[in-house]
Order: sequence, then C-alpha cells, then structure tokens
Amino acid sequence: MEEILSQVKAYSEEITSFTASDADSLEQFRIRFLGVKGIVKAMMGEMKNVPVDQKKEFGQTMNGFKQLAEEKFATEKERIDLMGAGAAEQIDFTLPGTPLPTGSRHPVTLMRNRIVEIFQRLSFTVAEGPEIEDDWHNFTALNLDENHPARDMQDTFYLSTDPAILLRTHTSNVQIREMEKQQLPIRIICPGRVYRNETISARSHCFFHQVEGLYIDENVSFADLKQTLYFFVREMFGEDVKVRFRPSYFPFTEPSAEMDISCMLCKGDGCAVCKRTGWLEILGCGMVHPNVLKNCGIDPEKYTGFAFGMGVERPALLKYGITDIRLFSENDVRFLEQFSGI
Ligand code: 2NM
Repeated sequence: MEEILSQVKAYSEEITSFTASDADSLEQFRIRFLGVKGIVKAMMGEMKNVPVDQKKEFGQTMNGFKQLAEEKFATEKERIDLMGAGAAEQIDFTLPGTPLPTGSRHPVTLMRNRIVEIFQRLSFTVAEGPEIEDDWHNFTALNLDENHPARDMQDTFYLSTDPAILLRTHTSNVQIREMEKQQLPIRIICPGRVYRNETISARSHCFFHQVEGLYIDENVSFADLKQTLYFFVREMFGEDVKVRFRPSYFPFTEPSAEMDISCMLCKGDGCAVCKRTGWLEILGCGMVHPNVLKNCGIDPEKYTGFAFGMGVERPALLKYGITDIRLFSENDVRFLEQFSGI
C-alpha cells in the first residue's frame, strides 16, 4: 500500500509538471496515463491487493489521481487545439497578395473599339451579321454585275458555287441586311472580319478586319459625309492632321471617293511609310448608289445616304509601328502582351 501510494505521488508530480509540446506528445501522455493499458488503470487494478479497511481511502486517492490526469489532458488539449488554430491564422494579411496575370486586349480589338466609340458618339449603333454569306448580300444587292472581278474564284473564298455561298469579302453584307429591314433612318457602324483570297505576305492576309458605316435618311448629302469623316479623323488622329478626298469608283456608291490623311510620321514631308507622298489612304466612301437602295426596297427619290469603309489592321500597324500583318493572327503571347489600352 505504501509503495503504491508513493508511486502515485511520483506519477502525480509528473502529471502536474507536464506540458504538451504538440498534439503527438499529448497523445503519448493520454496513452501513458489514460489508455486501456495506462498507468491509471494499472494503479486502480491494485485495489484487489489493498486490505479491506484501507480500500475506501485508496479509492479516494485513486479517484483524485485519475481526475488529475483527466484534467491535465483536457487543459493541455484545449491549449494544443488553440495553438493549431493559431498556426493556421499565422498568415500575415498585410503582405501583398500573389498577383494574378492580367490579360490584354488584342491590338486589332483595341483599334476596332476606338473607331467604333468615335462613331457611337455621333449616334451610330453597332450592327453585326454573318461571315458566311450568300451571293445576294455580298455582291448582287451591292450593284456588282455578274462579271465583276471581285466575284472571281481568285478573289473570293467560295464554300459552294450553286447556290453561291462564300466568306464575305466586306462587311457591306450587314448593311444590306439592315437596309432590307426597312427601318429608317439607319445609322450603323459595322465592324467585323472579312476574307479575301490573296497571297499572304507581310502586307496582306487572307482575312482582316473592317469597319464600315452607313447613314440613310431624307436629305443626307455629301456634305454630311465629309463632316462626319472630318470629325472621325480629328478624334482618331488629332487636330493637326490634314484630310483630302480623291475621286474614286465603287459599284455601290456614286459619287465615290478615297479619303487620305496627312502622314503623321513625317507630317506630310514624305517618308517610307507614306511612299514619299506625305499622304496615307485610310478609307473609301461615297453616296449609296440608287440601285443599292432599290435592291433593298428603299425609295431613292425619298432617301439618300452615305457609306464608308476602312481597314482596321493598317491603322493598328501605323499606331504601334508593327511591320508584319501576320503577327496579328499568330497568337504569340510575347507579341500580344505588349498592347494595353489606347
Ligand atoms: C467602302 C467604300 C464605299 C459601302 C457601301 C455600302 C452599302 F451597303 F451601303 F452599299 N456599304 N459599304 C462602302 C462604300 C464601303 O469600303 C471601302
């Protein structure tokens, strides 16, 4: 009995002075003292060897011993659990976060948006249409006769020939579709991808992007066309850029013109980019041909309108000093990530 009590005393001191360093050492403690084969059980098992008159006192001592072990385990467990939670929260929220790579818009999209936004300020709205088109909307309604060279297999990608289904060669098909809806007046801007069967080089590709515009109402004149395009050029290229119109020919407009701007690189003096002329050709335009209006069921005696069309890649090349149009469609991230908002 004496011997057991002195053992209990020694174990009690061990328990009192115990602090768990981590969850593992706490578990070791639990197994050692409170486990099925642990010290508490073993000591209690000594009851059978204790004389009857001392059983009561021994029982009380053992209960106290057991309670001591259990309480130690409970307080240490609480402390270790809190430490675990603390470790998880030992993130320094004042540190800067891991940066996410931000994407950038494609230079063609940037230029397209820039062009579109300027016309939106003049109440033009964006209209879009199919890239796979029939002969009527791409050619016939636009007053291109049967033998027009643009219809040639060499210039146009045909998906089928009878009936003729093709990849649109301009976004004018969208304008024909809008005119056919007969909701006048029409004031639309038509951005999109177009396709031409050309030899691919640094300067031309078999697909590229266009923005075309169309305004139809009563009393729309060539003066309106010029004023609209003057506004566009000023917003796009700045106040100092000069503009000139040259007479031209398109089957779908009469009269037709090409619009040039003074070369912004040499300020009109003449350089390699403007081929020493001092001028850059940026768009074609004209008054919509009466035949085109008739083809869409619009009375040319009552309504007139102007239209214009421009490429997107060429001004983007100029803007960024890019020398090869093929870079736009190679999807090389090293090229693409160089462009931010303009
Ligand atoms: C251009 C140049 C001149 C044009 C004409 C039409 C339509 F559908 F109204 F007849 N759409 N686009 C046009 C006129 C396009 O691109 C160089």
